[in-house]
Amino acid sequence: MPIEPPDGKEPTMPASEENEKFAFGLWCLMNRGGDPFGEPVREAMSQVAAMEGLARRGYWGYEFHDNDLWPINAGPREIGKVVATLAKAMDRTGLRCASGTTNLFTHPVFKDGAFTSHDPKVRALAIAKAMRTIDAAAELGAENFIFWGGREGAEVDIAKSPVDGIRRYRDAICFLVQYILDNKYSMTVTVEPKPNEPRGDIYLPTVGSVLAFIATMPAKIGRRVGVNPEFAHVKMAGLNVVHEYGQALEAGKLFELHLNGQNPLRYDQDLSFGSDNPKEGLLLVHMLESNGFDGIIAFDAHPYRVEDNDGVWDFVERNIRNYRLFRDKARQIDADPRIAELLDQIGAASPSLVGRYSAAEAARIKAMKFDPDALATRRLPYERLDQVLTEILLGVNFK
Ligand code: GCO
Ligand code: MN
Repeated sequence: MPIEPPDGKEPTMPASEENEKFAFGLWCLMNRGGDPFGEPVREAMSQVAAMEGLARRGYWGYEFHDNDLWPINAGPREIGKVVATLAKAMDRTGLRCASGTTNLFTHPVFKDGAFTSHDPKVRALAIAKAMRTIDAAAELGAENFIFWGGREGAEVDIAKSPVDGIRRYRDAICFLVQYILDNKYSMTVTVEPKPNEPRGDIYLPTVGSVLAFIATMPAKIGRRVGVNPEFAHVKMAGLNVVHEYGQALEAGKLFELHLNGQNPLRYDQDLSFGSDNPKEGLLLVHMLESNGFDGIIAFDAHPYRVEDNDGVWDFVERNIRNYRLFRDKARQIDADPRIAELLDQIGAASPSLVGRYSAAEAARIKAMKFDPDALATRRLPYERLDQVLTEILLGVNFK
């Protein structure tokens, strides 16, 4: 049931916009609330019910793991049947396939890694499994394919050198991207960083590591590969979400992103987007919107374990709702004359004094006269700026 505003009149939900591409992982809705300490608490939900519910709530797309849809030992006929069922549901609902991904972490065969396992047979199996999922994703029109290496890592580093691990990881991704190119599939590929869980330490823990990893691929392949940052994963590492997503965006590698919520330095909580630290959520949305991000915005969160199957829909609604609310607030920030004046005072958009490098330009800069003491006296009213932002967020009219 939609959350009604208190007086039942004023719409509190900012409207949808034409180019927005909100998606949800089917696994997020279908998960029944089991955790390492407790059994499932909710009834099973079918993929089609999840898709219909998402479409009704204004979502543009869905994401899937192969094994959210078919078991690990499914043959081509079984996979074909599921793909046909999904395609029908997509036709009926208008929901699109945002991205697909291969589950390379649940089955015991992947207990010591998939692409980075010591066992060449396990590595080959992982590649074969990924190719089958890529084919299905292409048939469903997926715009992106995600690689999240949950088991690609180690607890005992003497057992496996990260030098071998990373090399095998790159060999696998390059092989699979080449497969995508050869088959003329149009999907992009993203690697999703995470510092730990389920492995003690996972390879490629941050946005920076994925960007550096991509830079070591042959150019033709690397061009197809981007990064898929996740809010919770950044917070688990105790890092700054705005900086992490920002670096990916600046590098032209933010092809899609996962949003959720997380208290720092804890186990992977996968809370709803906006449920933890609204200021951080707002600043992230402000950064994405003001840089014209128009890729897939997918939520990879889980309902609180106390919720029943109706509560799953409250959960689904609040994620898209919070993004739109933050987008609205982000625009209020940009339209606010106090913010504009303070940013001006700070000199946030001052043009550079240093031109393109040449020997002459280097000499000119070297010869410039500076007065560091005078430059250091510039007033930077960050306290006031941050307070105005806080009060816009809280909906207070600051005088
Ligand atoms: C996690 C990850 C996964 C991935 C998913 C799609 O559980 O920490 O976020 O949910 O995003 O496997 O690649
Ligand atoms: Mn994710």
